[in-house]
Amino acid sequence: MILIGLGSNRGDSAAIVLEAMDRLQSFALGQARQSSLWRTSPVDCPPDSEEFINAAVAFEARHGLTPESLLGQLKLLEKEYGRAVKPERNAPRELDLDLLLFDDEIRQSADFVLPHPRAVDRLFVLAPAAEVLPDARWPGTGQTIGQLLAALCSDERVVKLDASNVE
Ligand code: PH2
Ligand code: MG
Ligand code: MG
Repeated sequence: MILIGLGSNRGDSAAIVLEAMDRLQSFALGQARQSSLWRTSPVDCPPDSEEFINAAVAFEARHGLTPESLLGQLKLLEKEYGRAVKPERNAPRELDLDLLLFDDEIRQSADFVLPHPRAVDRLFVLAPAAEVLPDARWPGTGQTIGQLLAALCSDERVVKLDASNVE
């Protein structure tokens, strides 16, 4: 399974993330699973950053897809939604697409680390990920995403959005 984390805190974030989740279907074999939208407090961001909309999508890779080819396509999608190329660290962005898991593939180069190294410490990643892939074991931890979420101690604020609070 492939797991992708989506985030946006600039522009019409809910609309951007919903549309981007649909766009990811083109990489999937069969139906991709989409999480709810979550409104989350910014983590390690510049002062006065807006809250984020986060989500996650899980799917089986289409034949021939590799971590490298998918990463390249995700970068193109980010650009298409207006994301600037090298602004300050964690600056507001229209769309961030993080490749969190790609089957049991491991990468350890300067610009590509897989599984995503910080994902398991972050509630804004694990909360939506646990909706779409609760029973997948996170490589190197021996624990499922659901277990990692249950064990995580965090002061992040995350709120699952539904028809009553999506605005
Ligand atoms: N992404 C970051 C840094 N901080 N905080 C939240 N709440 N959501 C994010 O998607 C996020 C973040 C780096 O990509
Ligand atoms: Mg990110
Ligand atoms: Mg990213």
